Parts: sequence; structure tokens; C-alpha cells
Amino acid sequence: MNADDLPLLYNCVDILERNLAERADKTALLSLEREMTFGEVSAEANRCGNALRALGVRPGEYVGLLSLDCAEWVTTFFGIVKIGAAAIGMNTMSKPYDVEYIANDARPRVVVVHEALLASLDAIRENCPSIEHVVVIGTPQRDGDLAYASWIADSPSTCEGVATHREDICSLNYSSGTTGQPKGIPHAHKDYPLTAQLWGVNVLGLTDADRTFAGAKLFFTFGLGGNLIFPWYVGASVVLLAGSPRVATDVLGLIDRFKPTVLYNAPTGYAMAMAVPDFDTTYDLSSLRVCVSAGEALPAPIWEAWKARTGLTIVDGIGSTEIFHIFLSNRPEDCRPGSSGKPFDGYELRLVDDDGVEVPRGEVGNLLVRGETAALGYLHQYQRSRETFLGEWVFTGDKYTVDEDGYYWHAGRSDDMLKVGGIWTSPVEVESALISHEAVLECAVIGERDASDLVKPKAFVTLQAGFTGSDELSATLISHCVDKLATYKRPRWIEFVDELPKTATGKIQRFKLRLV
Ligand code: 3UK
Repeated sequence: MNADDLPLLYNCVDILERNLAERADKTALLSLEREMTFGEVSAEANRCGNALRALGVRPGEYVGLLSLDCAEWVTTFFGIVKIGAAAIGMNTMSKPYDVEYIANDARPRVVVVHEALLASLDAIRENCPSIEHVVVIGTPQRDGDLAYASWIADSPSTCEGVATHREDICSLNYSSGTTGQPKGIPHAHKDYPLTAQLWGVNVLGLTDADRTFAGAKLFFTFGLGGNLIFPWYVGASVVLLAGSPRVATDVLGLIDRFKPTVLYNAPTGYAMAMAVPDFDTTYDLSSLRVCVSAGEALPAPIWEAWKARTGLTIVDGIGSTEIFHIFLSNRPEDCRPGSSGKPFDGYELRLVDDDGVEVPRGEVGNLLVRGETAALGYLHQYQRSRETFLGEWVFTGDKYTVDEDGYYWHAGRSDDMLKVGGIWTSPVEVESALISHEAVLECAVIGERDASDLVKPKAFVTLQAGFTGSDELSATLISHCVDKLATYKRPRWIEFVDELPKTATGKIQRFKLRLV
């Protein structure tokens, strides 16, 4: 499938509404708070669309959506896109200054906000002149703010949609980035069905018999695609969790209760689940048929341990907000633990050196990707757009090697790679060695300058319960690395910490450790 297979005028509300003819009464969405059929979601999305129009929202306009994962996130999202506007899926862990930056970058006139997150919007509203209306999912605190429930109550449940061009923008997501301001990444209506088909159906094999669940949230395109767009594209149901995915017992409890067949999580989600004592006997995970990991490389020891404890395969795939979702992936029936798998139809890959020349197989190169779901640029960021969107190719910032069987191995970010003794050392490789030691829960490796001002690997380590940091344990971990790696790659220092700095989407922020 490619973009030309879609009609020129295409609105991705189709992904919801395609289910109305055959399965309007099927459960579309489950959560602790609400359960809804496709018919009910569609009617409520229509009410939202009409209510947004009544506030003056026009096609092409951005509407802010700052909400925990709940039914209202979904109905608001489809209401926004149906009337031709574009949803800004805002990070629920945003600090007020992030919300302010985004609001002044995308300039939404309307922001729909969950009451649990109202404080971070209220703190900065006065600094955001574009915001005219705030709709609160829950109870408003200020005069003039609208309560979602009564706001939609008087709106009709049928809505005349806008026949958007398939290349009109329907969503904007801000990518956390390791440095600098977040970058707004606009995606078009066409990107939604395309990724659903290219990866959700062709690679993961989703069908209408599935029920998906994700630790990854809807504001993150990993969660949005995996746990809303792809399943609804095929008529499968989704399970939403309003709470934090970091509470592993909540994630496990929801699986036990709602019996999903597919689980998406960041690697840390699997590690945290396995850190819950007797997780595999306390919770019934037997409904799951396959698991997915993305966001950062999944270390082989986590893959192996999860397999041993649950019998389940974790499909690791690399995706990005720029491409919308996964563009290089293992397959449920063909996984090489520790690798990102192989290319699949719809995306082409190249590994090049810093001069853009293809590297020989086995050598580390910069990963470029070409595919029709790529964004065209970053909002208001001319220079950074030019550095990333190189004509048809997108510069991922990732280093990769390909093995003799064609599997791709992540070798860190171009900005995190270390030169040790003049040779590239991947922090990811050192981390994989460390994490295979029973004492290590999580770790991050960065470059630290030694007495000669030369960069050497340093590891920050959080320990599994029952272990305590000591010089002796440091020495044990270093010799463990020496067993696993070329000697020069071993960490020269180990610092035990209580936790590692992470982005809202669970990625370890090595750059913050560099400042320690
Ligand atoms: C890294 C991975 C190794 C890699 C994402 C799936 O993570 C997503 O999007 P972001 O824009 O970050 C993209 C960057 O994250 N990465 C992601 N997945 C992997 N590295 N193995 C992986 N499996 O550096 C990439 O460039 O936050 C992932 C679907 C949608 C997404 N937005």
C-alpha cells in the first residue's frame, strides 16, 4: 500500500468510522472509567466536533489536547480531526514551561485539558495569548472555562466532516529531544492508515480479534499508533490506562482484568514488570499473544528473561515521531533478541558515513530512512528541519550495523556515541553487558574525561532489590564487562544511583548525566 492508494480527499476519522457499518455495537475501548462501543465513540466524537466548531475552530487550526489516556482523549482527538483541525497531543508529564512553549509555538485557540493536569496549564495561561477557550475534562476551576460533559451535551451526535486533503495536517506531536527546545512534528491524514497497514497489519499481524494495551501513552505516537490507530484500523479493541505506566502492578493488573492480546511498552516497562515479585503467577497474562517494545533498544537479556518467564515474544522495532511509527522491526515469528530486526515493505534504509557514503556491511553507519509516512519538517524550525529531512531521506541520528543475516543492530545515537582510544564505542553495548549482570536493574553509560582528558566510559547504575553499591560490586561489574566486551569498552567508573533521569516517554537522558 502507498499513499496513492488513498483517495485524494481523505480524513483519518475514517479509522474510527470504517467500523460503524459492521461493528457499531462492538466494544471499541475499555478503561477503568468508561467502556464504549464504536457507535458510542463515533457519536461522542461528533458532539466534540460540533462543539469545537461552535467555539469557532476552523480547518487547519491546531487544538491542544492535554489529557491522561481516557475515552475523552479519543473522542476529542477524532472530533478535532473530523472538522479538519489538527490535534496537539501534549505530553502529560510536561512541566508548565513546556506547555507554555508549545502553546506559543502552535498557538491553539482551544485547549482541552484533563482536570488532573489543569495546574500546569493554569500556571502559564496568562503568557499564552492565543488561548481563548479551555475545556476541562472534569470540573473547571475558573470562570469561563467549559466542562467537557456539559460542553458536548447540547451538541448533535451527527457531524458534517470536512473532506480534508490526504496531505492536510491532522496532528502535531512534540519530540522531547535530548537538547534544545522540543520540535513540533506535524503529520498528515495519510500517515495514519499507511502506518497501520505497513506495520500494524503487515508486520504485527493485527486483526479484529485483537485487543491492544500500551504502557506508552496516546500523546506519544508509539502509543497513539499502537494502541488506537492500528487496532481501530482493523476493528480491534483498545484498553486505556489513565494512570502511570511506571506503576508496574497497575499495568499487570489491567492486563489481568481486561485480557488484551497485544502489549506495547518501552523496554523499561518489561524490566519493571519482571521486578514485581512473582508477577507471572500473581497476574494472569495468558491472554497476551505478542508484546512490542520501542522507544529505545531492548537489551537481549530482557527479551530472554521475559520469554523465559512468560513464554511471550517481544517484537522490538525502532520508530520515531518524524516517521510517525516503527520503520524497522523484528517480526513475531522472526526475532533476533537485541537487534531491531529487518526492513519491511514501505520503508527503505541506508547506512552512511558522515560524508553520506554507504558503509560496508558490518560497519557502523548513520541510519537514513525513506518512506511515505515521514513528516516534511519541524514546525517553525528551518535549520533543524534541514538537518533532519534531507530531501526524501530522514536522518534518524541513530548509528546502526547490519549483521551477515541482515538484522540491524542499534549502536547508539550519533550524539551519544563515544570514541575510546580513537575507536567508536557504543554506550548501548556497554549497557547491555552491564544489564546482563543480576545486580543491575538499569544503567546508562556516558563519556567521562580521565586524567589525560581522554574520554572513557562511565556507568550510572541502579541496582536490583537486595543489592547494595560498594567498591567490591563496582569491581565485579567491571570484570563482568571485560568478560563480555573488548577490554577497552569496559566502564572505568561505576556510580550507583537511586534512579536515572528519563524523558516522559521513558528514555534515559544520558545528556543529563553528563552534567552531574
Ligand atoms: C530511539 C530506538 C533503538 C531512536 C517511537 C516507536 O521512540 C519513538 O519516537 P521518538 O521520536 O524517538 C525516536 C528515537 O528513539 N528508538 C526508538 N525505538 C528504538 N532505538 N531501538 C528501538 N526499538 O534513537 C530513534 O531515533 O521519541 C518509537 C513508534 C513511534 C515512536 N514515536
